[in-house]
Amino acid sequence: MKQEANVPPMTALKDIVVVVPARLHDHAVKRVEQTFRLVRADRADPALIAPDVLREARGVAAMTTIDAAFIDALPNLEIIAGFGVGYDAIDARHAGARNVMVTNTPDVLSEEVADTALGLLLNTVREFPKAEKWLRDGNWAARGGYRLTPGTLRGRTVGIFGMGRIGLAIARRLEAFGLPIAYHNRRRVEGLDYAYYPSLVALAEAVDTLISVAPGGPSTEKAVNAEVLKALGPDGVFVNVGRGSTVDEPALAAALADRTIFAAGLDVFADEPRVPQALLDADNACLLPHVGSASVHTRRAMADLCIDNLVSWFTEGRALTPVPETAHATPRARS
Ligand code: NAP
Ligand code: 8YV
Repeated sequence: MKQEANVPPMTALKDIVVVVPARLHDHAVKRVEQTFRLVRADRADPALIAPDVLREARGVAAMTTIDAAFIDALPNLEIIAGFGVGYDAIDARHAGARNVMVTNTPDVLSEEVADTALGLLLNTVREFPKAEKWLRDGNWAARGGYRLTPGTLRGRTVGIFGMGRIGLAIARRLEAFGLPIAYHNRRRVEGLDYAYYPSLVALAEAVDTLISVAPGGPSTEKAVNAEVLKALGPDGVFVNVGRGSTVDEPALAAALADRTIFAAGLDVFADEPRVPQALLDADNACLLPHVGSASVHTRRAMADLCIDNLVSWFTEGRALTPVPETAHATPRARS
């Protein structure tokens, strides 16, 4: 195969410095080590990296915050391969302005996260974690069966905030559950028959169950606020598998405490791994430690896609899954 002028042959990949700051999936780290010149760092902080590495680094693979200062500290950086579909922790706009490619890991996790959303919804409404605790504590034999749950999925209408790849996978599952579906995005999805609401409050008013799978970032910051929760109403169930930053957490804790809404199921939080005490105290909240994609199967697929992006960039001069903000980025010409 003909090699592009500015793309090195496979054998030269071992000369390319790829920095892996903070924790990353073992399989991803191993692949970087086998393919490139791996440099690890405790954090994405230029002060922790030797000057020659800062100068030479052409790639970064990360599931941690990558800010503008870090990008600027790597003058030869070409690509940041993010681990995860959400890339709100990477300053992609700044990367794009510097002709640095940013990639994420879409699709390979959509079905897993949709499974998690449905599991969390059922656990929230039907109280299965509490029912299991009842059994394990010996209450079934000693005191009888677990209580009939006040909550049920029967008769509910579900609104999806963020009808993208994962939102659609959730909707397919909800259809099988026999539940009507509506959604809110900034734009209507062409060819999709579900009811579309141009505002989140209007969606919350129209449904009694709101599942958020919207990305983080300035445009969704605290979008799920007191007004939205009031609109969801006293039978309302809120499930979040998107990003914690999309929720006004004190408003949510208050809405759970005074029964403005019925219950919430949360896989994501604004300041992970710290979970606000007011949410921990809420007996009508079901809380998970960000496990949406966390199976061995799916995390390995994410690791492979993360590193396949680096390999494709440095061998073929193109990324497999670029984020929109950096779709225009091109490999550097090398003498
Ligand atoms: P996606 O295909 O890009 O879908 C995102 C959807 O959100 C799009 O339909 C988009 O439509 C909508 N959206 C974006 N900004 C919006 C705004 N300001 N207001 C209203 N709607 C907005 O992404 P995906 O693959 O489904 O992933 C979605 C998110 O799930 C990720 O970004 C990540 O944060 C989260 N996630 C969580 C886990 C977990 O473990 N819990 C795992 C994977 C992903 P418009 O552009 O038309 O607005
Ligand atoms: C991961 C996620 O847990 O893909 C995402 O956006 O939130 C999850 O799949 C995360 O990216 C890495 O821990």
